[in-house]
Amino acid sequence: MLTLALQKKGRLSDTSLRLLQDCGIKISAPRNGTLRARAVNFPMEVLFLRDDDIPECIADGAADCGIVGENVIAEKKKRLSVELPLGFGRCRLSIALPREKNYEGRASLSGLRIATSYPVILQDFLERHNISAAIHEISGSVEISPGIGLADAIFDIVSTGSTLLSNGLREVEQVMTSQAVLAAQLQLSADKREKLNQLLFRIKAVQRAANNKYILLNAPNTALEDVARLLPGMNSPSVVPLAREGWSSLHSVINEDDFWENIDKLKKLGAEGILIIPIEKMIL
Ligand code: PRT
Ligand code: ZN
Repeated sequence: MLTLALQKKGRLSDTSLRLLQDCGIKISAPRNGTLRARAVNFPMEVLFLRDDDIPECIADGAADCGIVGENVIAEKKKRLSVELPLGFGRCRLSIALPREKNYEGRASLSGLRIATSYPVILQDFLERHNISAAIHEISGSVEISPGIGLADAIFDIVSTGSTLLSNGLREVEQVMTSQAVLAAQLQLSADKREKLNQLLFRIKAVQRAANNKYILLNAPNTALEDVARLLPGMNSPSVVPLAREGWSSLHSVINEDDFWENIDKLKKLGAEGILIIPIEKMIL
């Protein structure tokens, strides 16, 4: 049985549970006081924790793996194996100053008091760049500290930037980027490693499906070769002749990243009746 640690309540909770659900694994959302839940359809138990406790819990063996932000892993300085980036919970950790304060590069940080909930990552950054500044550790509402005279600058998570903006702050140094990852203990037993690999296999199929769409289109036979070159699909596209003389229907897979660009090219090649259909799972 695999033990997976998830954030109990917070920004990563719902997306983590939804990801597992998309993998065909059902877990009842934690009710007040619930710490553990048994998964349905997969040999797995879930531990619901504060995100800050997840790295240690994995490192000391209370959980085998977990979903947590890279920022938390870096801050807790635990040696874990990062198995797979999950593409959600994206943010950056940045230093910000009051808008009106002058900034001429990292030297301007010397002598400042910087408030943060991430002292380890900040300390590391300051040491790497030979900056001597005072770290003021606080646990929440870091963004208000310059306004109330508690600090000269902050080091905090930024996502849209609107929190900085509404507190009169300006991002001056991006120290790291982060996203949620599936992290595991460095030494797993063969049995647990096999279960974890099964879980990773399912997550990758879901991720691939989310990044691709099924595409059906009609094209004149004369354009088929060029159309097929744009849509290599998982292997090569399926081509079915149409009742309409000289035309075929082509079925393939198209990547989300270059979707619109390729649709334009397909239309220029004479493709018609283009249908795009979401894919639920994609196994290579
Ligand atoms: O209770 P627990 O300790 O489990 O939760 P928490 O309050 O420590 O963490 P939570 O749920 O807020 O965030 C969990 C993880 O989500 C973080 O560790 C990051 O990896 C990731 N994440 C992604 C974020 C954000 N985006 C984010 N915007 N975490 C926090 N924020 C906060 C940030 O602290 C700041 O106050 O949102 C504000 C900035 O947002 P913008 O959009 O205004 O820039
Ligand atoms: Zn936390």
